[in-house]
Amino acid sequence: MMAETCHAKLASGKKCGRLMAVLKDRRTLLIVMQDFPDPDAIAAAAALRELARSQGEVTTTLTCGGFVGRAENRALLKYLGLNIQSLENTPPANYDCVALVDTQPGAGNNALDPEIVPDIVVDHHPIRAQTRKSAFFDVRKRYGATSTIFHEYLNCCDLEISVPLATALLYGIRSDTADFGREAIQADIHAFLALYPSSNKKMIGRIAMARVPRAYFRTIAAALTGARSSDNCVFSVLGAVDNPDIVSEVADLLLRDEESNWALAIGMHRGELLLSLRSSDLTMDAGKVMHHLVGKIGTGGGHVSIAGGQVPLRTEDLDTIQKLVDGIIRRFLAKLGAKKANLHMLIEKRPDPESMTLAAAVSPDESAGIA
Ligand SMILES: [Mn+2]
Repeated sequence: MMAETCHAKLASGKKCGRLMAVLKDRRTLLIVMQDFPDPDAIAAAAALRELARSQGEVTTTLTCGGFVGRAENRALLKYLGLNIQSLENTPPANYDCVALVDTQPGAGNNALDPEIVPDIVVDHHPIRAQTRKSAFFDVRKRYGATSTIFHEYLNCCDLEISVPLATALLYGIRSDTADFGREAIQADIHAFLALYPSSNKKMIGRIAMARVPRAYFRTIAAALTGARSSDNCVFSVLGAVDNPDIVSEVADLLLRDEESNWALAIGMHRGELLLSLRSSDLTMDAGKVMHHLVGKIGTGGGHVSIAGGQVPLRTEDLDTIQKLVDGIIRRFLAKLGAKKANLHMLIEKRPDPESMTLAAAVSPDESAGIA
């Protein structure tokens, strides 16, 4: 384990030197994140901004094709005092340096024109051929978070990490690895432990428990009542969503079903189907399953236990969209050996909401466990 840490430090040292060379003497830096940035992307962007600042007078703009929807992520942005611009209003041609963090050119989850070769790409998803064209790229598939890579850079440059930045990087690692419950390597744990003393614990609690609008509960309730299951699979089709982050949130929640190893959530947003896949079955790679689900009709990928995808909709006809969704569900069940004949609702529908008294809501075998 020590050897792994030392090796990572050496690798990061070399990489960091080259990154600094690319950042040197730039005046304007555009950092592009996924369309709906998660904490790992936000922390990585904040760290890259610090690294760029250490190289001279540079104005940094953080941008994405969508917006930050999830309450936790908005709370993190507020705490960091970061402003995220829309990519539409920040044409890359206006900047002398363009960077992609936590995503790659043509990955499908960012709005950077695939024809544009960014100067910098730092990510932890499987490398894409296009990425190799960039002047600087550092893609480490085994890492649980891009935040870990940036923590190593900051260390190599001997830059002091502010409390908000330490908090953001720590939160980025926590959320991408689901508190080390999914893929994480020693480097992630090492970064987490190093960041912990200088992070703001109270703020982490506040960010994680950020307050949500009422619509959030409506969506979660609908997602759960509509969820279906067969054998080791559970899935829910959310329909149109205002906030795309809810799709991955529902997938995370469904994976907690003790009878399922695979959870899929599908939502519709701005002319796209958004897919989120979670797995606790390490024998099959979720990224590869996602590839299979979207096939040639969309893009997608990810890691062993977490993957995302998007399918552009060329129609607004609901019947056609329904057929597309049915096809995805069919492929999902077939790929994982779940039988269509075994499909059932995740939650039995209660016939009468008036019967939701304590006695009626708790079935006899459940009540045994209530103290
Ligand atoms: Mn990430």
